[in-house]
Amino acid sequence: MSRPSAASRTAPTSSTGTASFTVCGDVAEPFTLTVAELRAGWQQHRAEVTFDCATSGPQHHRFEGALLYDVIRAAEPGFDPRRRKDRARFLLAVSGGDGHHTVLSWAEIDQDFSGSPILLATRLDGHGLDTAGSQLVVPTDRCGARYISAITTIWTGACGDLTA
Ligand SMILES: Nc1nc2c(c(=O)[nH]1)N[C@H]1C(S)=C(S)[C@@H](COP(=O)(O)O)O[C@H]1N2
Ligand SMILES: [Mo]
Repeated sequence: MSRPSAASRTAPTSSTGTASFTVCGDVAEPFTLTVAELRAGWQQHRAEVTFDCATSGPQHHRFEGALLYDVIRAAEPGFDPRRRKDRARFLLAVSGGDGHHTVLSWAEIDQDFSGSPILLATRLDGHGLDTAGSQLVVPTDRCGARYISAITTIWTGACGDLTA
C-alpha cells in the first residue's frame, strides 16, 4: 500500500474549509493559527528545494512561508533566551494530520547553532495551503521524511534528565 499523497493528507478544517495548527507545550502563549494568519502575521520567505523520497524519487518544489523560529518565538518557549545552554535543551515535535510526525531540536533553527531556515509553508508551488494545512520545509535535509504536511500540532519543550 502506498502512503497518501500530500493533497489527501489534510489538517483539521473548520466549516469554512480552513486548516489550522496549534503551538503548544512549554510555552507561555500557546496559540492556534490558520494558514491565512500564518501568511499575514509573519514575514514570508521563499525556498526552492529538491528532496529525495524513498518511494517516489527526487521531488522539486517551491515553497513560501514563515520561519519556524519566528513562529515558535512568538509562543514564548519556556527557556531563558539569554542562555544558550537553556535553549540547547529544547525539542520541537511536529505532527501531521495522518499521524506522521518528526522531531527537530531548537538548536537547528537558532542562529547561535545551526540556524537552518526551516519554514512553515503557506504556499506550495504557487498554491495556497489554506485548505490542506501548513507543511514543514527543511531545505537542509536530503530526504523528504521531515517535510510534514497537513501540520496539526507543534509541541516544544525541554528534554529532562534522561538518567532519572
Ligand atoms: N503528514 C505527512 N507528511 C509527510 C509524509 C506523510 O506520510 N505524512 N511523508 C513525508 C515523505 S516520506 C516525503 S518524501 C514527503 C513527500 O512530499 P510530497 O507528498 O509533497 O511529494 O512528504 C513528507 N511529509
Ligand atoms: Mo518519502
